[in-house]
Amino acid sequence: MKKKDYTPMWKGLGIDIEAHNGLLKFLGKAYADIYLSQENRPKGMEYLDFVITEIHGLRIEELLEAKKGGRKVIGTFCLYVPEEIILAAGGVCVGLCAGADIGTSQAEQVLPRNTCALIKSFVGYKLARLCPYVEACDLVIGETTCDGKKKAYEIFNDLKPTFVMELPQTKSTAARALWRSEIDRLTAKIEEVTGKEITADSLRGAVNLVNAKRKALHRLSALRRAKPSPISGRDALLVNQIQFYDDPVRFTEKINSLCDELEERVKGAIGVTPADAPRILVSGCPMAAPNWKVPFIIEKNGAVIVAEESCVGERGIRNLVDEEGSTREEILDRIADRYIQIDCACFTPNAERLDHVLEMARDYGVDGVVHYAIQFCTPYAIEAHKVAKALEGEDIPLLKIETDYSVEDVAQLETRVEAFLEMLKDRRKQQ
Ligand code: BJ8
Repeated sequence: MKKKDYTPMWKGLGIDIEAHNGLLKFLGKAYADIYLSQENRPKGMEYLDFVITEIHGLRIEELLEAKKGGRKVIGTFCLYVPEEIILAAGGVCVGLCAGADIGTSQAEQVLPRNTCALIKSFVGYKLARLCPYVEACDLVIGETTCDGKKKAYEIFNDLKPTFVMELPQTKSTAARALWRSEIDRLTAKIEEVTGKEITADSLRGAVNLVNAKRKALHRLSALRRAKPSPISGRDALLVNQIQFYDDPVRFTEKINSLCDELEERVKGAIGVTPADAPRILVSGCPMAAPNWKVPFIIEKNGAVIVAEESCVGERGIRNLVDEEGSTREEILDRIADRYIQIDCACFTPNAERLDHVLEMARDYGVDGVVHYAIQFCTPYAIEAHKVAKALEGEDIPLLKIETDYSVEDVAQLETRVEAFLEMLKDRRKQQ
């Protein structure tokens, strides 16, 4: 079937067509090398392949249709922004965190070079006019997490209207009260932008919908505990990345069907690697699409990633919103409670994250942990020390990686990963 030409739509959004064509070509090649080259993939991944091929096409068309129908498109960069509040006002929520070395030279004209790649990427995408999602947004929501992000939002606001939520950095009673008031401020802003009142009923519907999405992702995580794992870490990461873009109802349905298939695989002990492949937990910074570099290196060398302690992974889906609230205030209370439990390294102290890393290492039966920090990400790079100490206490091997989105260090990373995996295999033999 001939692929639809979306050029007029992209032009309408102000996209730089020539540079964008180059980007799509590059992504298509990377996807083929990293994803389509895998053997014995679950059939259900075909849907995800389709989403990726249409990520700047059909999904953008859907967003523009929604806008024509009077809905607003709201972009977010962080897990702390409650999707439920956007959905309750009939909005469409899209994740804008970016994972490619794109527009870096433009970004470095307004940001210091030693800014983390994730921040440079989202600013770069906007300055280079390469992201139809940002262009389709009516409003972007930022948050005061790390210093880099909160200062970058001041610049981003000049390019796109950006509303910044104040996120406390501790979990004290006073911090919880501040956070609860920020939830109210966001609710009022979303009502203003969408022109829709957020009611107890609309909130309840949104809570159920997002909880259903998270439950489907919980199913996927649980299936990865099997030995051998029925799905590769790359594919599971892709599922977690696409949850931020896709229509939540359709996505939930597709992921549940994928899980049905994976259940059969688990029953038949069908895996994507031999049963004795080293099992890896990746912990640290989020890997926004199309940041697939480190997982590819790990799995290409014979290991399988069985879990991610990451925002694009278990940190992002761990908790559900309590569905018991009946009034609007009660439901907003429960939303505030759910979101402030997230254990981002921007919080201090952040002991919960250490507990979660250890719990996941045990639950998923991992042989080792790869700690992934994006270069210049101070919160995660510093917290890596505590993670290392906690793992050492349990005799779980750790490899610390700090990298950006470029391909310059691939050979060096491969050497380190290979040596780490060899060490894990030797340990197994000795056990
Ligand atoms: S909840 S991890 S999505 S803030 S990598 S920009 S922290 S310097 S992405 Fe994050 Fe929300 Fe936390 Fe998750 Fe800063 Fe670090 Fe860059 Fe980061």
